[in-house]
Amino acid sequence: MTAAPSLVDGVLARQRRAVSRALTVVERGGPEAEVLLQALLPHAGHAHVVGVTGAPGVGKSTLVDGLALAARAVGQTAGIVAVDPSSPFSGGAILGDRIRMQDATMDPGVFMRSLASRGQTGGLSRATAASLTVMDAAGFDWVLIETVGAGQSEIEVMALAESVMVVLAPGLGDDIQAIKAGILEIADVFVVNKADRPGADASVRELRAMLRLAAEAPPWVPPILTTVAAERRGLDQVLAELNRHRAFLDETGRRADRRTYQVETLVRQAVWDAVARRLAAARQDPRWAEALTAVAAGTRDAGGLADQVLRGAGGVADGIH
Ligand SMILES: Nc1nc2c(ncn2[C@@H]2O[C@H](COP(=O)(O)OP(=O)(O)OP(=O)(O)O)[C@@H](O)[C@H]2O)c(=O)[nH]1
Ligand SMILES: [Mg+2]
Repeated sequence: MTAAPSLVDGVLARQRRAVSRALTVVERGGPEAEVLLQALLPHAGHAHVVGVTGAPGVGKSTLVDGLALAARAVGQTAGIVAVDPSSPFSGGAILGDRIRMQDATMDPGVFMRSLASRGQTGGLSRATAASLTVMDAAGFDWVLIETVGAGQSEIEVMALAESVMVVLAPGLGDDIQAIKAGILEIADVFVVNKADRPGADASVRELRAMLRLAAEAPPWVPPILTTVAAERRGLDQVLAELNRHRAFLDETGRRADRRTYQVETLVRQAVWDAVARRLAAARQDPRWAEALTAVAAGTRDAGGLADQVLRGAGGVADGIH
């Protein structure tokens, strides 16, 4: 099977409908997704993939929108993947509204996609890796991934990004303590948003103290920036620090490592998908129950049956190999 050439060409030409359709295909997974990704992968690897995470309501969506617009202002393009937004696109205070308002005449340099975590059983990071591959192949200069919270799946999703930005806001109680250690460890850039609110300086001081306590002089010291995303203040500095981080990744060879990890995520999931398909096919075999009975009775070896399922061909009847 080969991917529909028109779909691949459409993505490469960054046609909105093709990108949208390709995202639907790869999110669904399965053989069609695999061939499409295979066709797109050689064209990916140029985008700067940025993960944006932080507690609910700190202003991640507003910030991501603002960064996309700041990128547009310097002639760059941005694709946005919002992973399981608690409030679907409500957040996008700037861009979200704009997109809703000007659907038809939308800026082709920005593309936004929401990725629900439900239905992505064990595959949220695959779906994210696949989505960012499509956007990367489509030639967006930036791919911004927004996730809420600090659970294991968010940490996995963030591992797909080249630069991880952790967003905080003053006045959210023990915000800093509330950030799980795992997220702090993967942060490349800290942003204290809502700097128009009291307490922003204290948050910066607290963060700085915490970073000082952490590891001995790491090769990259995460900068702490302040923004007022709602007024689009401080966003150029954020882009500048992200660019500086990318240069650091390039210089130290770490960018290649991150890309290998992205690709590994896709391959790993393709393996699980293939296994799941073969198991499903075996269970459809009329002799499946019989085969299980034989295993239970000890006349057949469970591992042998499993091997037969994995090989995929020949059904599950004993003696067929
Ligand atoms: N005062 C102030 N409010 C802001 C700022 N940035 C965002 N907000 C507001 O904070 C609220 C939450 O913003 P969002 O961008 O939706 O935050 P979020 O982190 O994406 O929220 P979730 O996706 O629901 O976790 C909105 O009402 C924004 O308008 C800011 O810099 N200052
Ligand atoms: Mg949001």
